[in-house]
Amino acid sequence: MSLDYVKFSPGFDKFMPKEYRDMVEHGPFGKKVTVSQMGSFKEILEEHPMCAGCAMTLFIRLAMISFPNPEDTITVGTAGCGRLAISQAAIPFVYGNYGDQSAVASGLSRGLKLRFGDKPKDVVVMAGDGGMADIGFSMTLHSWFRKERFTTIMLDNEVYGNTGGQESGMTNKGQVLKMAPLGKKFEKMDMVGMAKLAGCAYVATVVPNNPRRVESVIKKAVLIAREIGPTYIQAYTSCNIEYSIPTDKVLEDCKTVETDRYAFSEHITDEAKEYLAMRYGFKEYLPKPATAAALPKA
Ligand SMILES: Cc1ncc(C[n+]2csc(CCOP(=O)(O)OP(=O)(O)O)c2C)c(N)n1
Ligand code: SF4
Repeated sequence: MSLDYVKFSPGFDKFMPKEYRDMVEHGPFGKKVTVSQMGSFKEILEEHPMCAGCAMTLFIRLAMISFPNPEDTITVGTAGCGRLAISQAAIPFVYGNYGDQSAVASGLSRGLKLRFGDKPKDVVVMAGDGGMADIGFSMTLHSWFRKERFTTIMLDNEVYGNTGGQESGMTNKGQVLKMAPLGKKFEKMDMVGMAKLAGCAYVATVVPNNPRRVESVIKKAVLIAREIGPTYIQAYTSCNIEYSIPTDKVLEDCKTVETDRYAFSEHITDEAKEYLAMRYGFKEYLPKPATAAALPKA
């Protein structure tokens, strides 16, 4: 996990496959790429076996472009649709049992801290709503209460997509699904509220049809998790198969859901704001110069 691991050993470069060579020469490693530059560099995630038009894949793709240091990032995932794409990216991916992603990430981030000290090594958990809010719920919450320093991203398609349409805790009340024929009986879980209560230093909700916003929340969350504390992003990623969303309407659905019930929201602690401003020069969090009216009279 460093820039060195993507470079060729001397003498081997001429034997490397073209894709690998391309990744080393035109990939994002060691460069600062942005979502606005998509199409002008080789992305770490290029191929995946997820459904055509799936909004989750768009989100994962944007998230991976937005990692501040992809060469120093490990993703952790679990069973569910997302891992089909996450595991194809050109960065290390750790896959545990269904739901144990936050426990695995806790050990991993602590181990990396011991091994590499202050050198940033970013651990990013990406898992579905079922993996995170149902079977992995206790491990997710405990990692936040313990203030484990990694980023947790929920790929919230509001269903168990990979297993054909069971309800999850994040499904909306009353929603009928293939394997919830009578409709869900209880409200969508407030994971954002719980993340704040448990002390996450940064919490955001986002939809994938605004790439710059996705980029901004991912960068902030990963940087804050390096030193300040746990961070949580909840991304509406839809499931065009289980919710029967026509492929050409997937982004329209994201927009409608964002307007109706998934508005962009951001919670950031004062400590995290100061850290982003001082360490990484985030202008929006730099102290505002005192206005003339606020200055004490001479
Ligand atoms: C211990 C265990 N139980 C059940 C499963 C079967 N399983 C695989 S994926 C999945 C549901 C995934 O739903 P979610 O986490 O919401 O992710 P999505 O597929 O919707 O992205 C289940 C129940 C499993 N792999 N392991
Ligand atoms: S089942 Fe749903 S979430 Fe899974 S890949 Fe297909 S569209 Fe995406």
